[in-house]
Amino acid sequence: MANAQQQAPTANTKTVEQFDAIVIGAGVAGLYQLYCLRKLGLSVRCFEDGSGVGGTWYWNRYPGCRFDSESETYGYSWSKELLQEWDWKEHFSGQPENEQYLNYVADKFDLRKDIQFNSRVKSAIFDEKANRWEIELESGQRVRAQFLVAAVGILSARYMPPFEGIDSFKGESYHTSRWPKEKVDFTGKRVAVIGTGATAVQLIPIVAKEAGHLTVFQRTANYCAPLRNGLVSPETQNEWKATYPEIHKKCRETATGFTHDFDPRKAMSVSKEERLALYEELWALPGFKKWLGNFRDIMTSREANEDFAEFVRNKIRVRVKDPVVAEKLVPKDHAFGAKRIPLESEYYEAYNRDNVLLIDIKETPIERITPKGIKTREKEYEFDVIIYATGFDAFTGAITQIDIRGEGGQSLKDYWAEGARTYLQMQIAHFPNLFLAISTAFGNYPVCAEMIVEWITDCIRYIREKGLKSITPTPQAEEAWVEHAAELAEGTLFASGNSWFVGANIPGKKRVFLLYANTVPAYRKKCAEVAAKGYEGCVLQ
Ligand code: NA7
Repeated sequence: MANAQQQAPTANTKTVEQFDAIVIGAGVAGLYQLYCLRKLGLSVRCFEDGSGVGGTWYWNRYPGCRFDSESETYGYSWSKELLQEWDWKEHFSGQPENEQYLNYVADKFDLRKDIQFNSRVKSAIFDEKANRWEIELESGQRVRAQFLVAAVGILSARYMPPFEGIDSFKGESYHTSRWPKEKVDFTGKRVAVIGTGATAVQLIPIVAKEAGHLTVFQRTANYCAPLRNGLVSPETQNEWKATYPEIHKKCRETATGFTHDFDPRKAMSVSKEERLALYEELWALPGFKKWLGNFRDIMTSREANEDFAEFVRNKIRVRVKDPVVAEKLVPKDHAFGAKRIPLESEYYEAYNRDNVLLIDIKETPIERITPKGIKTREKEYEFDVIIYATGFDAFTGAITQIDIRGEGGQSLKDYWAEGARTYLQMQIAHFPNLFLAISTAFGNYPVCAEMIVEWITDCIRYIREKGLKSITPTPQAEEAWVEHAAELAEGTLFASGNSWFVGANIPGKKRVFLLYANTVPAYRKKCAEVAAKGYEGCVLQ
């Protein structure tokens, strides 16, 4: 078996290894992309920064890390054998099992032989004369390929706020998305968590139980909803295995790629009692149903949204014993769902513990990190451990960390200076044969990622079968898509909060809605139509 890790870095173009396609990233999308392109008969090399497969599930090892999709909808749908072989332990599976699953997939389909680990891509330059991408790794190794697929993940470039004095801290510090493989022991320690997004909400209840004392620094309170996780019984497991085709069909038909779908009624079209009855019913159910199975206008009507938001606020109030702390945890500055809804297990109860303190940093901002801990405007807090649960530079972050240059040496970072621009969320004008296998669809990630990877695979097949060299969207088609996507987002409340959805969590990042605010079936249809019309909106040569 060729082991690329053992190959010496190549020094000049004469010895540069040639492939049909390069895939960057061996996460959920990258692994499937590698599988599909290899199945087409292409020579493919996948470069992965980590030492193993998994992407999100490789890097995010913090305690409590899990997905918020129902497990039976998260596994790949494209292998009947795999579906029958894999048993999910929990209804919402945790990081260790998710990493094991993706390792199982890599082994089962012999994907590792084409993956080069510990390989961070530094640049990708398009050679117009040869119609090939030249990729250079941090190590200096270079390879060339006709097609370049960036499967680098939507939430993979970590965001570390530039706090003054950050390096002066003498204790242990961790970013949740770069968690060590060894267990971090919090026993008896004074721990700080900065951030209260979906990550922190998973982490806090676990650290609270272990640590001597935990201080949470919150900037924005979130609408957290109960996850209601549980173990999967053998009967349920068998039922899933018997009905996977139906489960996947449902996921392809619903608006967001889950098995649940919006209630067809508008919130204000029914009585207050009926609304409350639905809210209580949804609240008692697991997963995202409270959000994505709610009245259909929950994310388009301010009135409908506020009605449910107030229901959630009251749910928070009754769980937190100290009314002053409760009010700090109650979100009042954004619509429900305008920031990603964290799903929680005993999150609010953590604040009822004697060893947990909540600091509202809108009241008393963090001034700096000190050798001993964190100094707010009010006082200095001393810690043994600081955990940064401060999120990601979403979508554009991981792509623009690579120096990507298209036609005429155009830099993608410069091209996106005023915000991300794509065609179909997957291609970019002036960057031929570059595909983004990063789902920005608003929905269940693997369901949407499979759809995107399959579209990219079909497109590459088409180009090869037609004997073409390249495909590039026209600037006009791209502009029309950007306008269409912005218009869709404007019609919803998704884009109204200061979240990573719009890049508002990164100081200086241009505010652009990074997701595609259409239903997943409508998105699939649009992409299929483009393909059916011979890749309308693209220059093929
Ligand atoms: P998020 O959702 O972006 O949350 C990051 C948290 O960190 C959030 O509470 C932020 O407050 C906080 N933050 C960010 N910068 C700062 C600074 N400078 N000071 C204080 N607090 C700060 O990231 P997560 O990792 O929790 O979740 C990301 C996604 O992963 C999630 O949506 C899931 O899809 C999986 P803010 O709210 O911006 O005021």
